[in-house]
Amino acid sequence: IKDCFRGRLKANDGKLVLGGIREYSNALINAERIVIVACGTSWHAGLVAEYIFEEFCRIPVEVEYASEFRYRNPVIKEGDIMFAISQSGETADTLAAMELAKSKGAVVLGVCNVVGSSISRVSHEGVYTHAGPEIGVASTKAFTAQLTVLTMIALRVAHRKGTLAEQRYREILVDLENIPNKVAKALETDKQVEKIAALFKDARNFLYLGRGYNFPVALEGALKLKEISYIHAEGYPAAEMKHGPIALIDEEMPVVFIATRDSSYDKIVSNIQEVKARKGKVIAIVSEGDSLIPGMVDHTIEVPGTHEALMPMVATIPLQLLSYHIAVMRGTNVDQPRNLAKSVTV
Ligand code: F1P
Repeated sequence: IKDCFRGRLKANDGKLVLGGIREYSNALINAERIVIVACGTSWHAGLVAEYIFEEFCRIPVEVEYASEFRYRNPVIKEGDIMFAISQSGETADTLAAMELAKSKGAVVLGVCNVVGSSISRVSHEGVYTHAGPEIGVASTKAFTAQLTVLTMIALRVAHRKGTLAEQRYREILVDLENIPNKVAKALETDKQVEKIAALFKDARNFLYLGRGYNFPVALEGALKLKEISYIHAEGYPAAEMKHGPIALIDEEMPVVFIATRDSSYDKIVSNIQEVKARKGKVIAIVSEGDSLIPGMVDHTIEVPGTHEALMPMVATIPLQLLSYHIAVMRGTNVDQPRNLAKSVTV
């Protein structure tokens, strides 16, 4: 965790690049508002960060698509902190949003993967995710790494602010240290996920539903399916289902629930019942040992339990695998999906 705040590193050309948050750590701790900008998968990581920063640090957070932020006239001022999240570090919309925020006096902190990238150079300070190169175009391990870094920053800020009780802070740190093992365990669902993929590879639509910390996971699951399998998929907050998407549900509609044990567990169980009552086919991601949901749904995939704020890092894995296997079965190019670029620089 201290690494996040260890200060700047110098790139070979002598320019300052992201090596941590030190000079601006007090500005972050005292911020009245945080604005997060990103695109695609990185935006989903930003949504998880919003929930974590608000819960633990009690700092109001807004998350905005950089591609919207840069073209409107947003209220952003001195004292605001902007986090810009990007795998490639070259996304044009994110860079433009950062420049706009800097011109208004905001402090811009970067979270990005590629050392020496444009976003790292435009940031005042920030943190590298060090996820290693993404082989394919669609972001996968970068997402997990972004979540890790943002969680570490939020925990550190909460600890310094005193908004997170010492014991809870320690407990979450222990859970965080166990995340690599839990991700490895989640990867062991591969064969089971492959079998489920074979059953749904010809579906024309998918719905992904989650609540709380698992809502951004639903968005990310749907995005991965769209990106690499070319199947239309929508991610939605499960509680919003009754405000529209419920009309779509029939026996032809696969619905993926991210329904791990957390504070909204009872509510998501009711949402599953609503979908089953309309004959939707349900695939549920559940916590290990869940004895209720498997009896209600068509397919269950178990992942190890963890603190609910950390669950996105674990629960996303089987969804990435599902998209991967469906894509392979449909014969699409998983690494180079049509129409997608690794860095969206225009
Ligand atoms: C953002 C992004 C990726 C997506 C695809 C296109 O990139 O939308 O999330 O998977 O590669 O670009 P970045 O700013 O995180 O590099």
